[in-house]
Parts: sequence; C-alpha cells; structure tokens
Amino acid sequence: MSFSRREFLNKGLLGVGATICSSNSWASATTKLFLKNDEPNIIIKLTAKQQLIDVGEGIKTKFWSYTGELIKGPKKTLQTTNGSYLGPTIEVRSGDKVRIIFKNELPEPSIIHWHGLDVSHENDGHPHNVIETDQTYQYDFVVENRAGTYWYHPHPHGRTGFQVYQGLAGLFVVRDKEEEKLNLPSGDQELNLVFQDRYFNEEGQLEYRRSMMGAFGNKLFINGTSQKKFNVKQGLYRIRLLNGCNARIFNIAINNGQEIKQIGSDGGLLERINKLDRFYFAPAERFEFLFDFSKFLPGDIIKIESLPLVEGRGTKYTIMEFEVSDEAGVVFKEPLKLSNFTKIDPNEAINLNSPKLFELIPKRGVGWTINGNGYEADRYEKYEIIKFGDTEVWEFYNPTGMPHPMHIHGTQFQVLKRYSGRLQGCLDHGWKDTVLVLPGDRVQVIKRFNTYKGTFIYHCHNLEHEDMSMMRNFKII
Ligand SMILES: [Cu+2]
Repeated sequence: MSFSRREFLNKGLLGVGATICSSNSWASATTKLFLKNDEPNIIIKLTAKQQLIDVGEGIKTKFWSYTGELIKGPKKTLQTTNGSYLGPTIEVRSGDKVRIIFKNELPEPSIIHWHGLDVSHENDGHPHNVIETDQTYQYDFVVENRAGTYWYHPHPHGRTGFQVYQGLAGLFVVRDKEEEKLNLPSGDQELNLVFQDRYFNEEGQLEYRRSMMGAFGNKLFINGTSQKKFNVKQGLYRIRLLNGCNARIFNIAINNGQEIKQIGSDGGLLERINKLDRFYFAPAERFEFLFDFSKFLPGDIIKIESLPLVEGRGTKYTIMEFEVSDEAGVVFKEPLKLSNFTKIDPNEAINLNSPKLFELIPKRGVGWTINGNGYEADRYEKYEIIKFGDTEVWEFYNPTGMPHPMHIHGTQFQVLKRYSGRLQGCLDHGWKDTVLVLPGDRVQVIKRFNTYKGTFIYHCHNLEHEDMSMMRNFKII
C-alpha cells in the first residue's frame, strides 16, 4: 500500500501535521521520521456483508450492513446500536491518524466514501477505486476536518442508491478542542439521529423501487431501527441529525412551532446559534441543534415533524417523538459564541464575476445530467479542470421541477448567494458539502481547492439521480 504512506507523508510535507499535534514526532516534516512513525493511532476493520436483522418488527429482514472491529484506539471509537442495520458510528478526533481496512463481502463491487471528510483521491472512495467481492481496500488518512457530523456510505458508479438502500451507511463524528471548550451537552444529552425511509413489503423485506424521482419508502427508520420514541431527561440536549434517505426531502419542524436553535451544519459548528422555525432537510445534509426539554412536564411528547414540502400540498407527518421523563438532566448552558467560523472573502475567488455554471437537467438517452453531461470515467470538460490553490465560485441552476441536493467532494464550501425560486428555507449557513438546489433556484457556492490534487467527483445526492448519471469528475492539477 504505497499510497498509504504517501498520504501520511503528504500531510507532513504540507506542514498540516504540525498544526495538528506539534508535540509528536509524527508532525515532523522529514521523510525519514515519517516512515518510522507512520503508525496510525486508530485502526478499524469495516466489513460490508449481508445480514439478517430484526429492526424491531419481529421479522428478520435481509440487509447489507457494515460491521466494525476496533483493532486499535479508544473503545468509544466504534459505537453500535442494538437491532440496527446501520454501520457503527465512528468517533475520532481532529488530527487522528486513521487506518480503515474495508473488506467487501457483498456479491458485487463496492467502495466507501467518507462524506464530508477532506482526504486524498485514494482515500475518497472514488468509483474508480471499487473493489471486488472478498477484496480489501486500505484507507490511511489524517482527520483534518474540524469537529462535526460526517458520515460514510458506498460509492460505486450506478449502484450507490441500491447499496445505501440495503443498509450500508454510518455516522462519522469528529471532535476537537475548540468544540470541547464550549461544554455542549454530552453523554446521555447528546443524541445522534439518522433519518431514512425504506420500502418494506408484506414479508418484511426491502423493495428497492426507483424512478426518475428517486427511491422512496413506506416506512421511516431512526438510526436503522423501527424505534420512533425516545425518552429524554429534563435538560438541554445537543441533537445531531443526518438525512440518510436516498431521495426524501423533509421540511422539518418541531410540533407547536417550537423554536429550533441550530448550532451546526454539514461541516461543524456555526459561529453563533441560528434560530429557525422550520427548514428543508435534503439527503446527505447534517443539522445540529440545541433543545431544552426542561421547559416541559414529565410525560409531554415533543415531535419532530415533516411539514408539506409546499404549503397547502399534502399533509404533515411525524418523523419521531421524544417523551420527557421526570429525571433531571445535567445542567448545560447555551454558549453565546460557538466557533471561530469565518466567511470566505468572495474576492478570494478567481471568478467572482463569472461563476462556473452547472445546469441540472435531464437529457434523453443519458438520464439526469449536469450541463447535459452524464458520468464519464475519464473525460473532463474544460471547466472541470481546476488549478490547485484556486478558490472558485460555482453556480448551480435548477430549471427542473425536481429538487437536487448537490454534493462536491473534497473541502467544505460556503453558500455565497441563493437566488430563490418559489420556496424558502434551505440550510445555507456554515460550512457545507451538500447544498439543496430547489426548483427554479440558482445557488452560488464558494470553494477552496487547496488541499489535494487529483480527481474527485461532484454529483446530485438524490442517489437515484446520481446513479442515473448526475455525477461528474473534476480534476485539481
Ligand atoms: Cu438530483
């Protein structure tokens, strides 16, 4: 695995390692020391395989799941939920040197993408790097991202939607010092919630039904189980949400119009609390908020709901519920300032006045496309070649009636401007890796291409759109 050493090496040569852990010889910028000290401090084995799981329906359902084995590192690195089809939640710290050994025991090729993490091409789970049944792939990377809620899922071209639907996904939580200083709610008062829908047939088995709209389910799963009600103590909670659905967009609200205090986005904490009463939540987006259950009486039920996507069309439904207990929680305070988030200066972009335009359109004979182009393994348009170190503005334009959550691999970006169509309420604050482009919307994002050279992908995170070719390569040279 020569690339693994190079990966660790590159980090040091770029001097990134030094800012992460200066007390360690690991951080030294000399090749010799690196080759001696490239030992990761976390080693995980993840195996993708078929499993029979009772998610709480009294029936064994066939899933494809990741199972984890911690070979080196603190015990809390891998956390599993009983009766869940999801892979373990991986919890690491910024600066950790992580080795993940992926074993594919599925009957078809696969590869894992670390969604939101800034890693090299070899570690990004590019469809180029799929492995066959019974092969292994070794990832070696330094966790460079700030604290936040990231995740992992398969990324083989044409089969991502199917494989995720079968159960292949998990959370990847990063912690760091900046976040720890805030003393945000932790322990029992920190909840990770993954929302997914699946179509269950009468035999209690999954049916993957896809259309141009995506694959939707008739049942909602929270953290990979049927459990919909969670007991909470009287206290302040930190709640992390991942929309892990293939295609479903939620219009999230808390019942009775309770205020939602957003603290984090795809790429970690915002600068300050952002107060909302509802928001669109698209596949692959993450959302963190604080919620104070001490204002309620024992027995009170608080619901996370999805309102109709368009007002007046359809009805709202309950995603999950919290039941408030009489137990007092630990007292935590809402911090006034959350992080040193800074906005990218728009003038940093080389093309502020002429953004690269990406039209999200269907094309006969291809499927869903970006600028009329479907996925091509080794061809690039001129605008898909980027100079290393540049900051660029990309504009996604959606002239269709379908929403498209656009995900760009590599560094996190920021939303610069949104020229909105009819609907308001997308999550544009903070660092993002997935941005929802609603019908009629024109969304400009600003992104730095300054960490790794190589080939990466950008695509719609409606996974059926992605598989139907709404994915392209870009190359940083
Ligand atoms: Cu799409």
